[in-house]
Amino acid sequence: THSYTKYNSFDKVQSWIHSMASSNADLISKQTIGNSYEGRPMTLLKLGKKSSSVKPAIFMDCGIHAREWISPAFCQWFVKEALSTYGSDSQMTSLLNEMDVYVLPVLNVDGYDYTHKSNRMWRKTRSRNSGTSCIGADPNRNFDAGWCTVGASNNPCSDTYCGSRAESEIEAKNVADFIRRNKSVIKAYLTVHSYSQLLLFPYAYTFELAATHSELMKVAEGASAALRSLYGTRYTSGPAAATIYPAAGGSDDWAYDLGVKYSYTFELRDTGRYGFLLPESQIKPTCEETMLAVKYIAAYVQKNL
Ligand code: 0X9
Ligand code: ZN
Ligand code: ZN
Repeated sequence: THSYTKYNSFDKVQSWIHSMASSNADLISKQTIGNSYEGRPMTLLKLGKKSSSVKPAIFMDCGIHAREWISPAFCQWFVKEALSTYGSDSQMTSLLNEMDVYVLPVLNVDGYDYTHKSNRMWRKTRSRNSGTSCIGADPNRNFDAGWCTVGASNNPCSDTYCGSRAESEIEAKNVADFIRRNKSVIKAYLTVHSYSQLLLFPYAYTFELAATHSELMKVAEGASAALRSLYGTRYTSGPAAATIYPAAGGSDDWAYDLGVKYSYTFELRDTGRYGFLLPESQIKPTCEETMLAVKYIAAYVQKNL
């Protein structure tokens, strides 16, 4: 059975998605953006008050890396909080009245399932590579942003394999196609990883600063301060190349260069004590504090439409 304070399997997340979408019809709907390599549906939830006019939107994905289990847990938490606080929390009410929030709870669905059934530390997709028995590519090295130029490997056996070409991984292509199709309405792109307690923004494929660097930094620092206000958890904000490491092919850089001005990568708890194996007892505090950061960014975006 599904629980917000446990790490749910892919099947549990999938049936949870169906029940959320069928029981809150005026605030939430679901759509499939395509199937994974192994044929699992990639189901996207759309949160927002139904409106006759086209609303600006925020896109958030979780679980691009299979083993980062706190990430899908956060997307599920976000959906729960959005629905349960709409109508009582003034910020959430105003956000969902004026904007739509697209939430993809698990991007790397095949990899996520594999971490539950076979190898807890799997990171990549589960696609076959020609000429080797090594499986998968790193979906966060597979986007068309300086593809495979730095911080990525062209060896299919590597955990940071960039794939045979940009968007070779169907999961990355499905997300990129959706964002391209909806780029006139998508104002912010948020992608959730773990671990390291960082709030990153473009660029990762170069040390050059983004055109809107100071604004990205200002919003990141505000979001980090909001996060810290709850339990004192410290986050570092900055451009990815200098703050974590240079790496090309990331979804954040790709979305930014497409024109999505507010593009952020969260690296959630912790800083390495448990790493990817964050205990379930930390799901609730991690999600509650991260809500404050996401809501801070959303409020800023909404105010600056
Ligand atoms: O390396 C990554 O993809 C992310 N770190 S993780 O430990 N979760 O794998 C950081 C992503 C930062 N952004 C880009 N590299 N574009
Ligand atoms: Zn990651
Ligand atoms: Zn709460």
